[in-house]
Amino acid sequence: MIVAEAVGGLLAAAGVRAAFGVVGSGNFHLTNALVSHGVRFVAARHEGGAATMADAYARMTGEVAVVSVHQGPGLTNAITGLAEAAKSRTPLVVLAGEATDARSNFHIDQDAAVRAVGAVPMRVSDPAEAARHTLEAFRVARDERRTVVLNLPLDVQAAETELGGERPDRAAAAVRESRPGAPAASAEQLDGLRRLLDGAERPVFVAGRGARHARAELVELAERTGALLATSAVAKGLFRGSPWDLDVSGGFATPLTAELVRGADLVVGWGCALNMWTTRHGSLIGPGAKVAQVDLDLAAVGLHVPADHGVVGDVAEVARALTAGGERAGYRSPELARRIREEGRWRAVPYHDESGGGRVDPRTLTIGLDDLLPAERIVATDSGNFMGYPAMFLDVPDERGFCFTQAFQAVGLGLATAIGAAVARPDRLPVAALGDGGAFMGIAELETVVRLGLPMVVVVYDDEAYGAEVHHFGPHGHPLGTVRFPPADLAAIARGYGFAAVTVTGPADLAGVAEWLKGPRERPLLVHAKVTGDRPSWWLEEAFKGH
Ligand SMILES: Cc1ncc(C[n+]2csc(CCOP(=O)(O)OP(=O)(O)O)c2C)c(N)n1
Ligand SMILES: [Mg+2]
Repeated sequence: MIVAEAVGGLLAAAGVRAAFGVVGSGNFHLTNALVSHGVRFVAARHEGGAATMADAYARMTGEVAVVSVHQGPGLTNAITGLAEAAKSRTPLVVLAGEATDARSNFHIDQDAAVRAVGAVPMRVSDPAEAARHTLEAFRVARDERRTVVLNLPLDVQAAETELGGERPDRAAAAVRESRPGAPAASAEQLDGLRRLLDGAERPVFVAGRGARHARAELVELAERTGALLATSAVAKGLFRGSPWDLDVSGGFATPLTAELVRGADLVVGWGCALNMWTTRHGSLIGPGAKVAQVDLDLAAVGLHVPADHGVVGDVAEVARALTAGGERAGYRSPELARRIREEGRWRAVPYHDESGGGRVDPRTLTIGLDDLLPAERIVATDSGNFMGYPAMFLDVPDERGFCFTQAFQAVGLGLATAIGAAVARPDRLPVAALGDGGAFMGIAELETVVRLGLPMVVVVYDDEAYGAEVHHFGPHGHPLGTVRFPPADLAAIARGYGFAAVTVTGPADLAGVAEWLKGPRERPLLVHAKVTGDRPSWWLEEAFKGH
């Protein structure tokens, strides 16, 4: 057996179930080895798509996902998606062929390239050590939540090894079974948080990515302490069904949620960075409010907003440790429950529908889709001016219903995100919400959607422009010819890929979506929505503050 085959087998034995990639000579045997050991391989049409599909899959399943790329350009094509994954601490193992001879066309300094975007370079440098190197890469990805690029020099991959036997399989199984627990929080840190909670009149919990496994514990602690429940965007949906659910805190927050978070006298971030988005550059933290954070990583405490207290530990365990104690009404009252029920969702906020002249108001479009699409859905959004509409108006069933790959704020990841999420959750209707710019940037993966037979709804908010730039620079009188585009028939383009398609120029055209939903959904649907483009999103202004 050659090393390439052994590496694939080891990763399968360690528990990998899905891999995404583009196959070239440098990762051919590696990828086939994964497949022959039962790993599902999804062939993307661009490595950027493959990286983002794997990222989304890992986020929606909690598993380590694998990316498989050719040496050199295969890896550089994946880099934007890897930057997103690394910033989001998504556990990925990227198998990258490597041309170590500097005279090769495919040679680059792969370590430097991936280190530059926050991924961790590792290497199978010796056939005799292939099992140890491979399993270490898997362990670092999983246990340290890192995006690991496992470089596989071509000569090492081709070398014969004895690794096919029982011993390496046992080693892989041992890694699979050995998940180290989180560090236990200190009694002193727990007491500090207990005192803050027991002294708070209006506590609000904001749960982030690190709290997505801890709904029950947080709901129970919030019950005892009278806290209201919000999330960051990446954990949207976590508290669905609770009468105290404020949905997302930050740029996408409803006016009521912004008011209530700002009115809190204690904000506790649970596995949540409390970054500029979640706190609107700190402005959602009221004057005099105390801030506490619970995080696996001490460095996260106080990083974005000053924190009065930090607890290092697992969110579920910390919440459980604090659940016993006196009951407090805290922020909760029947009056507030009524307001949350009546004003707690964006669709309850009145607006003037600006549809007309062959274009649909994106708010009306999204509310219409929210009414039509089944509740069991998984929503992914791209970046751009349009982005808030799906994030704000499309409801999701739980924290595995929204996949938000926006840590790098790269345009063009939305479609691949939806594909990875769809592979992770075949029980849910996948919905990709894209701008026209992001749709064209990631368009190659429309073919992947069709080939995989995914029953996906792709919604393109087409304003024939890079709306983000139009709205940012337009008011200052700058020329906009570089960021505006002529009309393009995205419905026809999608049909060419094998999609069903409807063009929406007003609310009545949504009948076409209803029709598709009633049918067998054999082909995916692209909704080409010609949206009104005169309205800048104020969440975009928030974004530009962060540049
Ligand atoms: C990869 C990448 N290139 C460029 C940008 C800068 N940028 C931010 S938003 C945007 C426009 C996106 O256009 P579209 O997808 O049509 O969304 P819209 O803003 O029009 O709603 C661009 C080019 C970026 N964030 N990422
Ligand atoms: Mg646009």
